[in-house]
Amino acid sequence: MSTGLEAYLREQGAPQSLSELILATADACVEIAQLVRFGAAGDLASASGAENVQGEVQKKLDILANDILLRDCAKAAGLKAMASEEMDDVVPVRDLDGEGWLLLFDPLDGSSNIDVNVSIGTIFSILPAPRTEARPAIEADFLQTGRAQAAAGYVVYGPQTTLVLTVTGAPAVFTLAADGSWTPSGATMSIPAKAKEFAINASNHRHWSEPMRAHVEGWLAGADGPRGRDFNMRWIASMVADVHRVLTRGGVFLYPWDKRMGEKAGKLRLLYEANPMTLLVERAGGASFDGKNGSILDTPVTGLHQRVSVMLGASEEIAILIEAGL
Ligand code: P6P
Repeated sequence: MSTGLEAYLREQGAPQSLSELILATADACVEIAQLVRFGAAGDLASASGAENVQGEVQKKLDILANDILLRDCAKAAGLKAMASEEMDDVVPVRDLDGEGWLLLFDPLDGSSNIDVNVSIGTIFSILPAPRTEARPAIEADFLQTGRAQAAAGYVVYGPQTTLVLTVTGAPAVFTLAADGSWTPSGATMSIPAKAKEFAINASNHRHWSEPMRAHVEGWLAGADGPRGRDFNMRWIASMVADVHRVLTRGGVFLYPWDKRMGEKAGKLRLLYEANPMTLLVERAGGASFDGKNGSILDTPVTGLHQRVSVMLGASEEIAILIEAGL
């Protein structure tokens, strides 16, 4: 049941098949929200004993959330295929030759926070399926830049369960009501150009590039340092929660490349973490930087589980980071 969300999608002029997929994804997240809220009582917060393609230990909730999205979203008639952080390969759903969609998701981002009761979330991205003869989707169909996204969003499972979504315009915000419907929150997401708050895992300081170390030290020096003003710091270690804060009250979120990563461009995944979050941030007036090319939405895509250096949020701060040649 998604009442306010349906009205939003109509206002956005979304194609019926795209609206149906978004509604299916949002409704799957209602079920995941229940599991997150009450699952720990049933031991779902514990490790499953398995590892995903990233080599990360999968919690039982990771696997259950993934299965719920696979089951519920497959019902959307326009869905051609899905891809998930939790699965090595793409999952063909139906062989469409006309309009169709590809859904990518991180079913439960930040799941290492489940057992310490910290907000986690589901991130999703929707790409147009290439128009081809009716055939099963392949990985190459998914290798599109972030600019190609037809829609992107996340659900943060926190004190409130909140859906943040963009189809064409600025992010729209919905709160899960007791009756299971997504109710427009009325909030407007607009990121101020100047950052007062930064989010980064400061324990990685010694691994960063020299320019990144210098930039963060400028924040820490505050009014006594080169920036001439104080900054605040937050690090929840749950991307959905940290980026939701940036969208809600401004600032920047960084997970930059560091020496431990070697040839890998970063820690976070491009297609189903960085691209959807960046589309939301840039449509809220923010900016992004992938440490090399400019906007993360223009980062060339070479693989389904490709990683990327992530800097996103307040446009003036991102411009300084780009200028610093990070
Ligand atoms: P660290 C969660 O595992 C995640 O993928 C993001 O949600 C989060 O921003 C980051 O990793 C946290 O990483 O190194 O601080 O534990």
